[in-house]
Amino acid sequence: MNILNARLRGRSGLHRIELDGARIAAITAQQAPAEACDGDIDAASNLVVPPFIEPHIHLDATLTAGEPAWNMSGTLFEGIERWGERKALVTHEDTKARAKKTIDMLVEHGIQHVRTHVDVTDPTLSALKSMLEVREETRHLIDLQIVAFPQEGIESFKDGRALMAEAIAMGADVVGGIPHFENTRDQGVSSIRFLMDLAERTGCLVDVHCDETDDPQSRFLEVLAEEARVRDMGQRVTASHTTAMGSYDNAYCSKLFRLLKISGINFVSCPTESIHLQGRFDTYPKRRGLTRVAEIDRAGMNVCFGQDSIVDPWYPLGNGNILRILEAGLHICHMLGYEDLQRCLDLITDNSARTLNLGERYGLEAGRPANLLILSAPDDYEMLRTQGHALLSIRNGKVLMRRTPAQIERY
Ligand code: 17E
Ligand code: FE2
Repeated sequence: MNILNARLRGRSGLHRIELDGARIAAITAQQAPAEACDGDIDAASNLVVPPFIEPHIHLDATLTAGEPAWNMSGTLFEGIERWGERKALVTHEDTKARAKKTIDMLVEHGIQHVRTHVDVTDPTLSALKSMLEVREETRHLIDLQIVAFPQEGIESFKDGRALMAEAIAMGADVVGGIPHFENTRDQGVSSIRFLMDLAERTGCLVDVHCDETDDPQSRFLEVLAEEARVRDMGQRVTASHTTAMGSYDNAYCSKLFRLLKISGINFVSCPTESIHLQGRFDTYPKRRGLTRVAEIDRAGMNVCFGQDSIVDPWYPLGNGNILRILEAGLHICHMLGYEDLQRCLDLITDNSARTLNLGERYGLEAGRPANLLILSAPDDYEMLRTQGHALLSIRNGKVLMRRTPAQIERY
């Protein structure tokens, strides 16, 4: 199969992408627009990109908002409380059905790589068992990374350390954490040492919910970055949320950035989630409650955007469309400048691939998997401005999803 008349990011002109089964065979520049023959797909001068990535979501909690009660305050902490009530009701099939329904939504928006946090503060590890099955049963749709996520703490939850170790032994891919939720500062610090030891010992990646609060005293990011630096694990480590960084004073943050840079860790921001959950203890002026996305990017560090929630105790909206998150995030983070607009899709493609350590499993290059999207616009800026969509999603050389744009009739 060939894809003709494709525009590619960072290259001028039109291109032909030759697929050989599940691999990309070759990418060649076209001298002129080409006619599609039998079996070819015409990209019609639209952008072709590797699949969108969802680097941070909680698939075990999606589609549970209001069950049994709604989050009335809109705070992270009430969300955790409401989830605790819903968690008591989960069954194996309930978790699997909701996760699969959500994965379908992600697939419909061109996502083929997903990192999900799964709550392991449950003595039965029920959600984890469900998600390990979902990971296998949805391989034809997505590549799924499972984070062992201690929602109620590692040190503050009964047998928290043992549950984390067991989750990794059962097959979770990534070690998680939540230091700002631990009962004391000391526990937050020791939880990070524990989870970094666990990851180093097992060869797992790390993704920590870190400083998801407006409290400027929440400073676990420096601990995580230093642990990553001394162990030389930075590329394998991600700090999610880091919203307290939006409240740090500049003097501290400028010192912090030096450490973050040499540590080489990755960052995920979930802008719709954070604009909703943070700032809740302010009147006016009211903080945005996001990490310093533009500044992290400008400093040459790796940052990407995630959805975090779809209709759960923390956030009542969401439909799987990561482009909606990109648009919101660029607004909230003051990233609608010319340079940002030219390369904004980095935040949901290449940067996310680096966070997930996808390496040569991702990207439009000969020899790599034949996973790609045809978009509805010719470049990043137009995709954003027109609120474009992924029109076609190809995985392992086969069409996975085709979207027909809305037809408008004018009289
Ligand atoms: N759990 C948490 O600690 N933070 C979040 N943003 C979500 C779940 C969605
Ligand atoms: Fe999260």
